[in-house]
Amino acid sequence: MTALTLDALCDRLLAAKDPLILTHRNPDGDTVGSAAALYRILKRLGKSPAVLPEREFHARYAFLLEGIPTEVTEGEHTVIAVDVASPQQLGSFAEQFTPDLQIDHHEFGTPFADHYVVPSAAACGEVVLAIAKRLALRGALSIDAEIASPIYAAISSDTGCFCFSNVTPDTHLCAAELLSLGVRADEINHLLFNSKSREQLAAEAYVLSHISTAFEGRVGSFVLTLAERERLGLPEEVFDTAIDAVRSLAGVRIAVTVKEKARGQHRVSLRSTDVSITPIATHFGGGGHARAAGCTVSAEDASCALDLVLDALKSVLTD
Ligand SMILES: [Mn+2]
Repeated sequence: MTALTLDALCDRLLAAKDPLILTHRNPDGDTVGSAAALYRILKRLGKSPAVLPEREFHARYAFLLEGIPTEVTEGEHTVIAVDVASPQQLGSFAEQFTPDLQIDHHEFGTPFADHYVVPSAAACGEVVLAIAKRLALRGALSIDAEIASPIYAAISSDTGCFCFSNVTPDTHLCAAELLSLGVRADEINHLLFNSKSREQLAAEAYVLSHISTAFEGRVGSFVLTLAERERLGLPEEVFDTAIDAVRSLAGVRIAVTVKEKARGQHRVSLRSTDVSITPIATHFGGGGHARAAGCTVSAEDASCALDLVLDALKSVLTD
């Protein structure tokens, strides 16, 4: 497993055979947008790529994969993982594939293939833009709105529409460049953030009325058991935005959501406005970024899982 330079990665992409592009589990807009953009890039290079979204793929991101093959194709595959930091994040793909290349932006992770990782990038989309630009510089392709649009979606998605603390001057420069290529930012952002199903709105209404706080309101939390979700009759994916609802409560510096996945297993998402919550996620075997991280916690029930997380949070809540 080697750390690749941008040119070495481009060489590998130019030599790739029937590329299969893998997303991380519970795919978000960054992994799907980056995968879609890489598909378009590889297609321009004369390849026959396919994107394999992990099985927990959500309908919200389906527009990014319109017209893109999502089945394993025949042939000798070069397997490329995008926005995946560690083998665990490959989810159901981990046993099925051995990735050849890993393109990512996570600061903390376990490399599992020859990799090109840019931790300063707010989104994997920024990394894919750098790849596209280098290939363009080398005369291998020209970047147009078809390539630029999923890259923009990836960046906008991972930055909460350019609202999160991971946004840098470079992020805006990337966005400006993409817009100048004809990206319809208004349409993409509407689909990503402002167009919601009735089920989505019902879930958000439920979350808003079930936020708890701890540590004098500095930590906000939301807990969802499987039984409660069944009672509500709502699919899992519509609770993806729960963490955003929790962090919208004034005074909350750390937002936590705990969702029961299976008996004794709870998926925990963490967001922070200032302190790094990476140590908490890694403590429970997870990962992510300083201000957005996640892990799976084993505990008897969801409220016990929350208690374990709150206990661990004591160490990062300094004042
Ligand atoms: Mn990402």
